[in-house]
Amino acid sequence: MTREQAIAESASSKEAQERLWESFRRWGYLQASLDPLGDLEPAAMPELDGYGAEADAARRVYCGSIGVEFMHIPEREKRAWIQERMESAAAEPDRARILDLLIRADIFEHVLQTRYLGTKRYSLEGESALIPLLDAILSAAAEQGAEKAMLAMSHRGRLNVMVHTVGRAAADVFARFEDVDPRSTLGGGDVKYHMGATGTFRAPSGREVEIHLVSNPSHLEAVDPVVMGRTRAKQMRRGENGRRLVVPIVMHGDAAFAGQGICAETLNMSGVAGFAVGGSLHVIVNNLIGFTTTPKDGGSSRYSSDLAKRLPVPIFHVNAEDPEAVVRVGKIALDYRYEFGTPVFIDLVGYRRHGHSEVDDPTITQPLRYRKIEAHPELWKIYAEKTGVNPEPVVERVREELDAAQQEAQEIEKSPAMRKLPRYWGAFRGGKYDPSFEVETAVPADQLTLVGDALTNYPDGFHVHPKVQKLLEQRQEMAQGKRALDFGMAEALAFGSLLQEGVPVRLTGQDSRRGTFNQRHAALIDTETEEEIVPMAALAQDAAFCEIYNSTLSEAAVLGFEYGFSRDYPEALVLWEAQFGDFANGAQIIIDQFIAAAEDKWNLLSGVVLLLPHGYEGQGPEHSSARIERFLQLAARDNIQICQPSNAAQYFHLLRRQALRSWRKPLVVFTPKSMLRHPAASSPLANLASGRFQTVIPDAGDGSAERVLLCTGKIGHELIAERKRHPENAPAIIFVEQVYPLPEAELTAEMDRHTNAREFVWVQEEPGNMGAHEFLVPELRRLAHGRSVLSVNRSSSASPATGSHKAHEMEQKTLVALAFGR
Ligand SMILES: Cc1ncc(C[n+]2csc(CCOP(=O)(O)OP(=O)(O)O)c2C)c(N)n1
Repeated sequence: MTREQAIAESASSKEAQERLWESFRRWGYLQASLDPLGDLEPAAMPELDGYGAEADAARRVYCGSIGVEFMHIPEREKRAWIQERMESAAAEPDRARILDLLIRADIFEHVLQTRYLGTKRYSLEGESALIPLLDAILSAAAEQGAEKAMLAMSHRGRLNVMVHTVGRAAADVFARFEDVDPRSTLGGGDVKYHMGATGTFRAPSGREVEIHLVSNPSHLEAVDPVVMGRTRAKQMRRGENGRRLVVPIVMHGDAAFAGQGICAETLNMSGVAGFAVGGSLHVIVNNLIGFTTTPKDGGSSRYSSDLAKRLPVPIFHVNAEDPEAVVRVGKIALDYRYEFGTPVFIDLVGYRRHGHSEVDDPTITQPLRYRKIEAHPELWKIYAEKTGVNPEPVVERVREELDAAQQEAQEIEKSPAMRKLPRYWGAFRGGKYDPSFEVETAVPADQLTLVGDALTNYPDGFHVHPKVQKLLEQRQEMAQGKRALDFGMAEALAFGSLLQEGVPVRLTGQDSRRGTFNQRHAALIDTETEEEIVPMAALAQDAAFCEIYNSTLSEAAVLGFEYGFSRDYPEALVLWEAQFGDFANGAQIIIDQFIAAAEDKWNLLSGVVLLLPHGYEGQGPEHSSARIERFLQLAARDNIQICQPSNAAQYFHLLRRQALRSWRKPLVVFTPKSMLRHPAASSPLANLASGRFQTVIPDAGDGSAERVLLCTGKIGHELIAERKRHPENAPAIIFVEQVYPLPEAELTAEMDRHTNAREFVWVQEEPGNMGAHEFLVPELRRLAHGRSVLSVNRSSSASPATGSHKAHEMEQKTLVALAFGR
């Protein structure tokens, strides 16, 4: 062979080697050895076939206990980073620590099983490697300088994580099993495996990371956006370095991650300006089963994690029975998050030792797999044998500790507190409403004028769209008291004045920067450069900030995020806006499980605001109703507030009231559409400079009317217009601006003022099976002291509104006529 030939051959063999390695980097994860029980077989991959010994090294790296998907990431630098970490030797693991954690994880479950036979605990056994995995992730986070980790997870292994990761005392968990204090939760509370917990994680280096395990409902994955919102709020509290200091770690079930759409919605927000958290860690606790459903029925692709490939982020699959590979992956994943600030996925493939819960027999549906599982030794035994360490001394010590903890639990009398609320909640309260909570919400007119100036101000040379320019000029006149204020300006003045008082404001929703109805224009956009400015932001004083962002086209995840944000920024006004109120039901789980019930279940408060455009205007079944009836059904014990301000000043006071009172309750606002600019709903500046939010707007008359109409929202203005057209025998018209908590004193006073009233009539645009009718009419009857209470509404209907504009108008005419008793 000539020298040239030799060089050419070596070059081509180098090329061949490189091609071989590329194939394994790209496809190796499909043949990795991931399943401890061997049911997940290697996929047929022609690209990896036909190699001999020359592929051994690549196969060892990419088809062993770790399979990594990263070649879909377009940035070469990220791929090179992963390649480098995968292809270099693993650091020496702390074997004693791993074994200790594995023993603790399994023995904890044993003790629960023996002591509390027949009670559900959702054992972690078969996935015990989660505990050393979290240990590795948090230890690495501590080294990166993290101060706080926000953890979210569902039922599986939660109690184990509470003790071994969050650092709660085992005795406290046992006390929950003892159910020591049932009276404290009569009619409320939650099961033990949904409870939140806080604690401190100690890394081997001695560094500490504060842990928040977020309370979560049974509804799988609903907590995902909540933990992201909480994380962002905590990061913002820490300023510029926030993203390094606070890291979110989310655990998923394999069936849930593959099946629940909210996972996709949450991932889609990860790189969006208003929602980014600098990367989240995701662990799929993949036991290859969901209740009784196997992966082939649980999804349409090989890995439960496949959804994550919608993002250019790495996915590490790892065999849960190779704990050294597991901790290695944990550290790589965490470091990647800190290096590149994107989400990272770990798919921890193990099994589930028992049934879905411990009272469920899995041998009925998976007889063969469970025969295998029964014969399969526990991981700590396998690992002890592999490392040649005698586990018995540790096993004995852990048993003794848990026995003592169990003894201790029996003596506990009061349900132990599993968490400590952050200091910033100290100034706020929940519970029942009390009028003493009310505060001044008016702002002096000259101050409003100044705020208005700032809102309409932009730098020289900035090119404003002529239509927006006109609007700004009108707004300036409004702020100077020369023109009545519309809702858009009232909202801007509420936000602007709060910012000036040091109250942060955050509003997100689809197209919320402009506003669905062209009513907001929070951001000005240069017509020449598309540069954006938010004039309002300049008003922020002290630690206030102004975040007004367009959201992704999601309801569940975005509302979940804002709910989460409100949980860690109680002093901010946090608002989510639906494009039309009708779409809010896409977020029904967040509304039912968190917004309405969190105080009752977990004693956790939120002041989040939902802005829901509502009103019957002939726009069809899905652009008419924000479904007040749904919110009313959720209302009890003053858990939420449901309001429909009928004019601009009312909206102004309502928003400011929400931010300035110390009472923190979610606020559902039914906001206008056509009424946004309607003269009847506009207000003079003086009404912002004085007064408060009126829960009931009394009739303007002398109280002599024989017929008294009660209503909320737009229909009231239509009734007033009709009364102007036919002033003879005119009824009184009362606006119920706060439907819940029902303002009984104000309503009673106004109803009683009408001493001649022969009948009170509740008038609503919604069909009889919707609207406030079913909730309010019985209440009105109670307050009417024997006088007659009637109701006028559209006929009951399966959908909220007609699709025909003309039909709508006919219906509306009839409705008004009926209200007037014609
Ligand atoms: C949204 C939702 N749908 C259905 C259920 C009922 N459910 C509870 S656990 C479970 C199976 C979950 O499987 P997986 O996500 O793999 O987690 P694992 O229990 O196996 O750890 C189901 C269907 C639920 N809790 N939430």
